Amino acid sequence: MTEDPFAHLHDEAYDRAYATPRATHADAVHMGGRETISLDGPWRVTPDLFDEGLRQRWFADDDTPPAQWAKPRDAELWDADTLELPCCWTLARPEWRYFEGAMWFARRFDWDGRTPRLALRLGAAAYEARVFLNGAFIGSHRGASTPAFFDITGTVRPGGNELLVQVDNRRRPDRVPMHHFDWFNHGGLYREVALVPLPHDFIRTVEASLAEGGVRVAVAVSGAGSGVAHVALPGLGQAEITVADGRGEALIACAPVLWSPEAPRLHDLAATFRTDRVTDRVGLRSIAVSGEEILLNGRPLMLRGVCVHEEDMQLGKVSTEADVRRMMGHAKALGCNLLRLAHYPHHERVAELADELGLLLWEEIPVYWAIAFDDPGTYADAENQLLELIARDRNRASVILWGVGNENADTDARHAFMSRLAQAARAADPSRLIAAACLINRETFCIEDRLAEHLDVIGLNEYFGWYEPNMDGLRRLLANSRPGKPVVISETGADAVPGLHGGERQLFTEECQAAIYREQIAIVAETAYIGGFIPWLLYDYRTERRQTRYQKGISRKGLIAEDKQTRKLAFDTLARWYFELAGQASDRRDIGPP
Ligand code: GCB
Repeated sequence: MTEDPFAHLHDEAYDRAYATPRATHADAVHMGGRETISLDGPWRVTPDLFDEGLRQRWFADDDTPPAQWAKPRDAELWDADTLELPCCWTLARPEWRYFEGAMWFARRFDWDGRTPRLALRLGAAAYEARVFLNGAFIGSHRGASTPAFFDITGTVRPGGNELLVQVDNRRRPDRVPMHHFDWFNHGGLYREVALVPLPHDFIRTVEASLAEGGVRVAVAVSGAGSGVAHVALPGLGQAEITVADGRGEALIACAPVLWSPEAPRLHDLAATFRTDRVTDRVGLRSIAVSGEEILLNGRPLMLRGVCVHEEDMQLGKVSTEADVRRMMGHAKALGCNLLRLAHYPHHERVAELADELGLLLWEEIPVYWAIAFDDPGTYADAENQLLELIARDRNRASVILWGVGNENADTDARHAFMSRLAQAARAADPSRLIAAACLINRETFCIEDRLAEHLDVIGLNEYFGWYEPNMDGLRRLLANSRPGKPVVISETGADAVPGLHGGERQLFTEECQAAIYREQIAIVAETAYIGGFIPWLLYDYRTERRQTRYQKGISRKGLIAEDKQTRKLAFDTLARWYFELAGQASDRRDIGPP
């Protein structure tokens, strides 16, 4: 029997073979102090709207020159045009701006066999990635904003290797987020790609957190390894940790200088296990809730925040150190002590710099609007994104809140999904607070959400003055509600076109935006149970849902324009209040170190 050369045209189960193994949080490797081999720079790229690459198995093609082909082909992955990674293809070429499909990235690398194991780390692939090495399928990964680790030890060969990554950014109802969201759907390998040489036995995670009597240190190693790990915090002490079944922990008795936004003190950490050695820089602090107050290092804390998207007119979702530093400079100029990194995990450098520069963070996963709450696959994806984020950032003192959802309608399926997610966050990391942007009961006009019992902090997204023009609504809502937990205004705001001036009730003017901020502040400042104000948002940003003459694809709710320079009037309105609050630091709003 001869093989049917057209069979692939009729095979709609073509992608089944490329789902598993799937990289998850369990594959994460602690990165601090490790040598890595960068695979950034030029990669060959081929767009593939119809998934021909999987249907026709492009990844199995060799690189015979076209003049010697025995059969025609539909792609030349190894001779395609190049893009410099990290990159969003959506900004690389005008004709790819709205491309939603698969893109094949191809790159060769040499391996000198210097270590017994080798992992591949994709900093972020939006949304699903499938990795092929030397013609063999290695594994897939889901989630646009968390790192993926693949063990390629068994497939990599000494000398030259051919690596292909197929990245699929289609919006789909079962993804997290699903197909409807209020930001731009970039596609790309938009964070660093690297090889991570590893010894045979290696440290997967090392944690340090403030505990009764000192610092709790914990390690997890590859496999079910056992033996002794050593963790040192120079100046504070060290511990020998007995590792059994891959894990172990110990207490280093000490009284560390605590981390706070005003005095962001970091301590060096080094951990060893057999021949493996990793490092980190960790801040030590406590975060807790007491009644309706949030306590940092035991003292009441008012969150003076602002939301921010990971988006740039030139770079899209690619983060540079300069861009992150500028963003933090603006947050400090506004008088902020917190950033809400909306609505998905941002680059890990953001939390590292927040640790260094003294900013608190609310980090979250994109359980946004109408997720497929009754789909177990969607839950697994959401939980994995959450656990990958926790694995990546759990040593960052700046991160005080894990956000598990944003504005999700109150159904039983949503309740089951999100309470399970909140419990998963708490089980993985009992040292931080759990939050979500919750609901308003429109009948009783109260802040009321069944999910709140699983949260430490209730987020309230409200747009009184804007989508709900009557500001009295906010007064009524806050007066009616008895939350019994801290509530933070996790979003509020209004659009303003930079440079458009007019009356305070003329929508889209800077005056209107500033007036709405003024009224919001006056009301919120009088409400004792409000533990924070985190308006929407620092910069104008790209989103296709907004198409009036004022927007043309850009949300204008920024306090600063999309050029990341031009401040609107409301910037000063908010800054005045935040600096006043910080000035009251000696009484109930104290946020200083103990
Ligand atoms: C919201 C969403 C945020 C939107 C914002 C807006 O409530 O959480 O992602 O972009 O409103 O601009 O309406």
